[in-house]
Order: sequence, then C-alpha cells, then structure tokens
Amino acid sequence: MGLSNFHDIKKDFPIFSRQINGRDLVYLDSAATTQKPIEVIDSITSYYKNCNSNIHRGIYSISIEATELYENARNTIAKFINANSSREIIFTRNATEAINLVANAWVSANLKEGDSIILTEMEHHSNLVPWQIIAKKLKLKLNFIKIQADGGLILDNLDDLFTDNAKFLSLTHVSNVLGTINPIKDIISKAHAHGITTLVDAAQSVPHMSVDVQNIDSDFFVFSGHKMLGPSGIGVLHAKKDILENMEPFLYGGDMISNVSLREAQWNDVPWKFEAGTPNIVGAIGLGKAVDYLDNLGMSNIHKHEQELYSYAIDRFSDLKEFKIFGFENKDSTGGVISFSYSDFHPHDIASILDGESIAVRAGHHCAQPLMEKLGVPATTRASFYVYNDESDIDKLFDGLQKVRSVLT
Ligand code: C6P
Repeated sequence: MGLSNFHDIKKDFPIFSRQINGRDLVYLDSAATTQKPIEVIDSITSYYKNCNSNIHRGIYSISIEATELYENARNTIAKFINANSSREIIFTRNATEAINLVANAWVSANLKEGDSIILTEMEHHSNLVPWQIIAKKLKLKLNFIKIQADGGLILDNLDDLFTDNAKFLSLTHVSNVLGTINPIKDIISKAHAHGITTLVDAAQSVPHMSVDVQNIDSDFFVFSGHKMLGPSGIGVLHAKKDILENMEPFLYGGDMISNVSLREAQWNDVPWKFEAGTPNIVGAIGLGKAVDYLDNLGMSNIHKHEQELYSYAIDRFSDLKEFKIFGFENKDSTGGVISFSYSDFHPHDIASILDGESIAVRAGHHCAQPLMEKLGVPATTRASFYVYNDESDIDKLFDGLQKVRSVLT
C-alpha cells in the first residue's frame, strides 16, 4: 500500500492488540461502526478524571473547562466540514436523530398536503422511515430516484421528479451497501433551481472523504460520530444559519431557552436552541479528538487509501468467480464498501464461517431492505474498510472466503 502514513496505524487502536481465538482481529465492519484510537479513548477518560461537570451552567473552573472543551469540539467539526460558522453545528445523538429533527422541526412546519418529498431507492432506513411517518401525518407524497443495475442513480429524468409539488429532497451521499458515491452537488443544485430544500445523509461520506458543506450547498447535512473514530451517542446536524434561526426547536427543556415564565418561554440562540437538556458532553469532546486524528491523516489520503484497498480486494475477487459483487466495480465511484453474495448461501452462514477465522464482516439487509429487494436478494455479506485496514486484512478475508467455499460446497 503506497501511503507511508498508514503504516503501523493499527498500533494507535488498542482493540487490535487483542486476539480472538488466538488470532489477530480482522475488522471489516467499519461502515457499521469504527474502532477508536487511543487519543479518543484518552480524551473520554481525561474528561471524567479531570473536569467532569455540566456545561453552560457552572461558574466554577471545571465547568468552564468542560464548556470550553465542548464548544471547541463544535469549532473543530465546523472547520472539518467547512461550515460557514460553528453556530451551524448542532450536536445530536446520531445521523438518525438529526434526520428526525429535520423531519419534525422543518418539514412538518413547511410542507402541506399534496406536497412531495423526493428520496432514492438506496436509502438507509434512517433516511426513509422518518419521511414515511411525516408523509402519512401530513398527507405528503414520497417519490423516489431509481437506481440502475450497476448501483448508480438514474438521474436523466430529474425534471420529471422535481415538479412544482416537490418541496424536499433527502438523499444519501454514499450508499452503505454499494459504496456508490452520488453526485450530490449536481443533484442539489438542480433541486435548488426548482425551489426544493435539501438534506444530505453523509453518514458514509464524512468519515471517508473530504467534504465541504458550503460547496455542496445542502440545506441540511447529517452524520454520526461513531462511524468516524468517535464515540457512539454523538452525531451532527449541519444546517444553514438562516434556516436554523427560522426553525422551531424539536425538543424543549433546559439550556435551549433564553427566558422562561410560568406560561411562556423564549428560545436560546442557535445552535443551543436545538440542544435541549444536558448533551453528550464527552461524546462531543471525543468526536473533536477523532476529527483531529482524521485531519492529521488527511481526508484525501484516507479516501485514496480506501480506494487502493478496494481495487486490491476487487482483484482478489477475480480468483473467486462464484462470488457476486453488488454495485460499482469502478474504484473512482466507490468508497470502501464491498457487498457480495455466494450462490444462494445465506450471508449469515458466510459471516459465521469468517467469524471462526476472527474476521468481522456484516451480514444482513444493512438497514436498507428496499434496496435489497431491488437487488433481488434478502441480504448480502458486506466488507468495509477504514484507515486501519491494510492488504493483510484483505488477504485474510480471501483466505476466509476460500474456507467458506470449501465448507459450503
Ligand atoms: N449504517 C451500517 O452498518 P446511525 O445509526 O444514526 O449512526 O446511522 C444511520 C445511518 C444513516 N445513513 C446511512 C447511509 C448509514 O449507513 C447509517 C448507518 C450502519 O450500514 C448501521 S445500520
């Protein structure tokens, strides 16, 4: 693998020092969640050891320190995605909660009966089910950008979908099943030309490539900390400041208010207006550290590294012709995700045999059941790569797959 700053990277991740059944762990499920470097783990223990306290409330030193750490993490994340201001960064629990926030706070207030929401056929359930619910409640229509056999979106008929009734578009940047990178900048610009408000589900892009929210120009943009070396329970909603200022809160309670009387309340400024109650303070701090770690590696290096791993894996698959790969085989069009099947054998059987070799892959519908239906399978086996993977992991995967073949046939 060509990139010297990715050598020996596993040593930064304590989990890779453990053995499972006497073997090194081969972790190929980073699309589900990533492992954590020692810097992130240390930032969490350091917070609890040194300045554990509530934020935005205390007038004493450790609370001021904790508040600074939390707000600095917001600044770090704003810079990382090139937000116009850190006021545009709202901490949520995860990408799913961020989507629900937008559905309940913006879409429910701005769309009316007969309007439509545009989605795609490759969405994760998190970017589908909240829209189904809001559509039922408000009597909205859901329309879908279709996918073609190679896993790309069919984009030549967008004008048919972007009608006068279309008011909101929500789509994934990168498919968690196929690895397809959608041309979101173009799609968003066409949507805006039709007056459509947009949301990008960036859960599978922000961890893997350089993103610039000002350039993408989405109105809402969501991602999860745990998929980018950060802790679980912390996610981000980015939105343009004027939208946030004109949007009602989603949750109500402490910290999101500026003034409360017995019968009335006024809201705090953005972003705190959207962060009711004590937030996941340590989660935000850990995510800030994860972003520092990623920044240090360089997002374009990370993307290149994953594409190299992907190409290497695709080459290795040529020795296993009975295995079918879903989606693009063009490395420029994919992130580090490969979904595959082996004859009619259930992916759970494949994943169990691989687990016996200490190889962790995901098997199932990957929370994208409509996409599985489109692909004509109930489930796939999925290997996904990240910064700590190298060629040796892929070699072990292919040794494991040879074993799968010999056990199952
Ligand atoms: N996909 C996977 O194994 P949360 O759970 O909120 O952190 O992320 C939800 C989500 C939203 N969009 C996309 C494109 C995703 O891939 C995910 C999470 C994981 O593919 C877990 S199901």
